[in-house]
Amino acid sequence: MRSASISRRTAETDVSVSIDLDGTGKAEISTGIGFLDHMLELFARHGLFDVTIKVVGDLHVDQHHTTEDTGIALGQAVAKALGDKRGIARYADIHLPMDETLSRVAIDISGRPFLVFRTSFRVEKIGQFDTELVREFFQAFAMNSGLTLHVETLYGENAHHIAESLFKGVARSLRKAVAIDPREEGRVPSTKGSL
Ligand SMILES: [Mn+2]
Repeated sequence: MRSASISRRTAETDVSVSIDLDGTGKAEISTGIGFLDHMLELFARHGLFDVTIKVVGDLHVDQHHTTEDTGIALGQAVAKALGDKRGIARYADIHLPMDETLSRVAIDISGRPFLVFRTSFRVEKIGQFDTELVREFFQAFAMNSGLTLHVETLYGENAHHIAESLFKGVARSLRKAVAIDPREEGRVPSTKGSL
């Protein structure tokens, strides 16, 4: 069973996350931030992950802690669900178009967390959501999942499309990277023998 649950409570947020990497895309998401819920539902659906996320955060301050801590807990859950990473494809990439926007995502499930984020937004808000938090989310997610994660928007205009192309791109490439490759015969896909 490649699934895991994480509970993480601080003075700022109370986060519960469960993920099943071999799911069907079912999502039960409640972060208190509508746009973030929309992005995480897409993540589950396009990753074919079953994801439950419940967050009670200090939204009276702003959305930063809630967004970042959701990324931390989701990253920790992915790392825990992957376990020793036996048999996985490990690398994956995708070009993800959404109308006028094209984003590229490349992933290495390396155990060496790194984020390259080459995307900018022309507006500060998508609905109530602060666009600068897209980067904060992926930074927290990459650091805590142990992914080397490169995301880049090659071109695009609309901030909603740009954000959505990144979340869908990460989901679609993560789905391919965590997939079991039968030719690996259960081995860890590294000459070092561990990831
Ligand atoms: Mn949308």
